Amino acid sequence: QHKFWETQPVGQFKDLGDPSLPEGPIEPPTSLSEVKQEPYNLPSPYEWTVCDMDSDEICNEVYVLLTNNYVEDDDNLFRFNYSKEFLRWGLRPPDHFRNWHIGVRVKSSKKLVAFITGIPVKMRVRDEVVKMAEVNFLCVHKKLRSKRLAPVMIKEVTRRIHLENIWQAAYTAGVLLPTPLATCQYWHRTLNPKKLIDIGFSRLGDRMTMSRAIKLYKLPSSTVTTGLRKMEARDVPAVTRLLSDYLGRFAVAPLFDDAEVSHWLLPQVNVVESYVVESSESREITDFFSFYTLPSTILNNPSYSVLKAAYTFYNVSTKTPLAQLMQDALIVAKKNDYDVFNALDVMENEPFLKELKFGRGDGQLYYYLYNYRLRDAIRPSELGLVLL
Ligand code: MYA
Ligand code: JJ1
Repeated sequence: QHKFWETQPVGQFKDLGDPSLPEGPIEPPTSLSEVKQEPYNLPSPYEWTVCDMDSDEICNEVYVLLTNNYVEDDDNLFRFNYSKEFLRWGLRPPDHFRNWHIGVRVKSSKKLVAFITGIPVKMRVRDEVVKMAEVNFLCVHKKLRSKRLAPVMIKEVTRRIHLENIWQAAYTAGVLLPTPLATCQYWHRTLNPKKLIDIGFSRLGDRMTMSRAIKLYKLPSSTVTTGLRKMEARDVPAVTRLLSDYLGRFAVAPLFDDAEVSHWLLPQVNVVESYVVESSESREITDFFSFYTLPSTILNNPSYSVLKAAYTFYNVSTKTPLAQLMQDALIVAKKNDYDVFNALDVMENEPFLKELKFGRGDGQLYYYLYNYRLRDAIRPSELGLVLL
């Protein structure tokens, strides 16, 4: 059934719910000298390469590979179109490892045909803090699918992560593998109904006309929360405190210090936006929201080529009601010409999703841990983690 995943230290379907299995690492670390020192063998036409994301040329090669070969929806209408600036941001957080940005090239032509990445993160799982990698951007060129390249790439990124004395990882996928930590649902808030319908992203349901849809999804022209403004560098300590306190409530969540909050939340045009609420009396930061920009290519449409999508990232409310804060996020996104605002049902999102007219998507996102067992899956609302 899963010839590769059966060999890996991940929770197996047959062990689900077995109360005799302890929570925690599935296999213990070995000494670094026991980690394989040479890269895994690729089929002979291919070679490993480190993708230096500082280089415009290499960043562009990665961008082109992903633009043409990365994740599509179930009906192959849309394909994620991560921008170069986004890839740089996503892959170069504080203390990242250059050689965790792994490419595969055709030896003869040097064409980049596959990619996988890791970045370091400190993750809290219930009461334990574990150094982990987040593995993302696994991609094999469409012409090289089903040749069992993915298992070799996963083993190679694992080896390089082990060499840094890290033995656990977190990852997400749209496909079901052994075995999810959580199963999350995508939700979508229409901002530009006409375009979404024209491109097949959404449909006019029964008794819904275009003019009704436009009215239904209309938003106030400006934000409603007093003291709302773009996040600035001086806000970092306050945001770090708010976020750390908030993420402490979830069963699984990353730990972010000031440097990581600066990296992940300070606004970058067309990559990530964050807004804080500053109290007019105390000058304190009481709330914030953030979203990242991930367009999708619209495949085979005569009038549109790109869907501009915002994805909610980390949000914390202590004074402003969360639904009001998130309505302001929708208003900001609409003003900035996004077509749709996407969210998962993680953290405390579920109540505002319903209130703010998000609709359930046709996609799910499965979250996984590598070499760390939890006896049972957790609910999405117990998850304090968003991967890009
Ligand atoms: S999720 C995004 C994944 N990318 C895409 O969906 C883009 C479009 N698709 C492709 O590029 C290819 O179809 C990919 C598979 C590359 C996905 N995660 O080479 P194959 C298993 C994990 O013949 P291909 C993301 O980036 C599959 O079950 N495993 O297949 C997070 C089968 O194994 P088994 C996957 O289609 C990635 C084997 O691969 C996935 O040519 C996290 C078949 O290999 C998937 N998304 O290529 C990776 N899809 O027989 C794990 C298929 O056992 C990280 N497979 O069922 C683990 C932690 C590592 C670090 C540990 C550190 C300690
Ligand atoms: O975007 C997604 N689905 C959309 C488009 C569906 C097009 C036909 N398949 C969707 N639209 C309906 C919205 C509608 C708005 C008005 C109210 C009712 C709802 O459902 C889906 C998510 O739902 N996206 C994908 O399938 C992309 C892949 C998701 C898995 C990603 C894995 C990446 C992991 C990397 O780490």
